[in-house]
Amino acid sequence: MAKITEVVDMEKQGGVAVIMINNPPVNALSVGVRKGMVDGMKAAGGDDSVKAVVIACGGRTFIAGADITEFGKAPQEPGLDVAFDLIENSAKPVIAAMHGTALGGGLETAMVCHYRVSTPSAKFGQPEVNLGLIPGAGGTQRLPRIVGVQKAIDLCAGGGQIGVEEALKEGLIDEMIEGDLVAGAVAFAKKVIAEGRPLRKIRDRNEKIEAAKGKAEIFAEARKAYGKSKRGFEAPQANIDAVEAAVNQSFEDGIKKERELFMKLMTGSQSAAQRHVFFAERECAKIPDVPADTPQLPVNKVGIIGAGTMGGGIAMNCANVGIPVKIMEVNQQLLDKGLGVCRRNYENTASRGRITMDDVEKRMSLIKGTLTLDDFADVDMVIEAVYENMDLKKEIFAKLDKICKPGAILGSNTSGLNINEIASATSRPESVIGLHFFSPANVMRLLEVVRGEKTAKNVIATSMAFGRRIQKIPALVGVCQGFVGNRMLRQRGRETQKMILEGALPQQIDKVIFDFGFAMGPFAMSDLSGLDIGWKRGESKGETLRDRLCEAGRLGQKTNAGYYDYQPGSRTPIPSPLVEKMIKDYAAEKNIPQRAITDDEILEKSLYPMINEGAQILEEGIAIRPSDIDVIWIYGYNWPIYRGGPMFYADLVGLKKIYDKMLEFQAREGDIWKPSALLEKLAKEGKGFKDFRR
Ligand code: 3H9
Repeated sequence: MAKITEVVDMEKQGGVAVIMINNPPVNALSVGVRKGMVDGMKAAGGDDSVKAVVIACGGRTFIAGADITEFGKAPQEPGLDVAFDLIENSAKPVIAAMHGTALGGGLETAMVCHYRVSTPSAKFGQPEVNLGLIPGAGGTQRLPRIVGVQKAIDLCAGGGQIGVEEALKEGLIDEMIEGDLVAGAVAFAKKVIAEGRPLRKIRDRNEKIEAAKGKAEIFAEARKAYGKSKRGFEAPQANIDAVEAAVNQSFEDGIKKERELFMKLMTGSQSAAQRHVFFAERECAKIPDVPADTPQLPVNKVGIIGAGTMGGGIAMNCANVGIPVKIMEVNQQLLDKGLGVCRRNYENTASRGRITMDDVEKRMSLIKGTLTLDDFADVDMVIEAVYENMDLKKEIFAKLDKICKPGAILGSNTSGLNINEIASATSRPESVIGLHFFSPANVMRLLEVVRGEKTAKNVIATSMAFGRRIQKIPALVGVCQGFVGNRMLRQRGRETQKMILEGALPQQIDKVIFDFGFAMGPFAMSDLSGLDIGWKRGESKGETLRDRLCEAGRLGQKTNAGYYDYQPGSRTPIPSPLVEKMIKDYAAEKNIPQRAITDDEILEKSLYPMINEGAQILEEGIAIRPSDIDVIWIYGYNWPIYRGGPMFYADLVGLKKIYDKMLEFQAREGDIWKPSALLEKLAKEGKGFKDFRR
């Protein structure tokens, strides 16, 4: 093999030049790859003994896209367009040989080749939309010309992938290669030469886009559907615009339109946020003092205590990936109820066609009920998911200490209690860890892994890996009340409650938060979860507004009344004149002056105290990085991804602006608004959370 650049080699196999890219981990199209393709194509073009070219990759995948780390930096020559011109206009056939995931710029590279072959397990997609972008190297123009308009819209605006079967059917690949891919691709190339097959250019093919010409309704419908399922995101709409240009404009004009849209998104804040989230998610897996090669414990059997909503959801997570679970309840009735809910959830998923009834049975057969903790003697990990009561949890952990085998991980799904105190009930605090799932546990992606003072490193490494195995995004946090997510949420709750007593209505606040991009505002959220969480009828004395709502039987959606009214069977909140009166009466009784509160103030007062608490959390070392906090809010609380998480958003607003606003509120409303030392320091230094180093 002759080296062309550090990351690209070339060798001749008979009359076929094989350009081999080796740019780990995912063969992204970094400058060295682009240069290698340019020089390789030039060399192959100038060598009379070369009759065809194969482009292939070493390692785990074909090119998985442009190098995202280069985005936002000064462009380096040669551009991808130079390589693409050489490939597409080559006088010798060029064949892409794909394995793994041919994504983004990778699929675009394949589409400028004249032919494409792949392994049986390869996957293909244009996931740029997930980074707030559109394909920027012809993907929106070439893909519809092969797979048709509707599929191209779905792949570009939806960001999904297709497998080989579909790719073969659509003509995206010409042949599937069993066995050695490069050898198969070379053989295919020889066949192309021997048969004198034409140099096919996708750009010249119009048969699959013809029928959609002038049919604005196809695109209007797609815009509507994606406007709903991806509310607030700019990129899906831009992807649809680009595919529409492919249909109605010349190839050259379509490419121009694509470039224009790509550059607009690339320099905008949504893509910056989504690219931040991409890296934040991966960074979150890295723990400075727990290296990636830390030995892990086996997790082949899991025990769950409590078959309520949380316990059942956690059991489903395990069964989904084939881990057998024993789930314990205090009596048969509760156990049957819990198992029944798991089955119903699975059956609902099956009725939507996402799994088969066979899968339902297989998964349910992995979840076994028990009425005694003694059955947990052989499990590798226990996850306790009973209600939040320290005495009860300690009692359970003391029992587990006696029953479970040495080395078993003892996890608690507490949403805020002190893990160190729970661990103190055992003789093995090194095995105790918090595993905080978010409701509904079978849906929400976040897992806060809570490290106690004495938790062993292999227990942390195993718990993080277990989280990934059950398809969660684990984030490691330290012990404090409410950990990271709920501790920050409390700050927002405090201010939104205050604002409704000062003159804002629940519906005004909820609309501001909804328009910001959350799925719902705090009051609609309270109605959904139930106002009576942690409220006791016998002890309630009407001291808070919440007390009064609960005392009036307004417990939320379940009673068709909470902060809002609900029609029976409907989840649509209707502003309630009665609640408005209750709020006004309460405020009058407490002598709280009323004023008009602007939407801007609502947003600032909802988000700034969370950001300040996030800074405090970083200062205390409870979260490792600001980007971990972003991941927690995105995957645990549905913070809109296109706003990058609270800490990223804070940098976008500017810490100085937030700091000044906090001082203004502090002067007016007291020390609850005192900025944290870290926020103050970064703001005064003109820095952002992105500059934070421990
Ligand atoms: C694009 O192509 C634009 C073009 O249309 C036009 C341009 C003009 N760049 O996910 P993993 C890193 S936009 C740089 O853990 P897996 C990643 O950060 C791009 N780095 O592995 C991680 O680093 P570390 C369109 C990248 O096996 C390591 O690789 N393409 C890139 O679970 C391993 O990643 C995409 O959006 C990249 N493009 O999954 C595909 N990709 O180890 C994005 C990954 O330091 N990538 N890294 O933490 C993926 O979806 C997954 O990485 C992939 C592998 C499925 C490929």
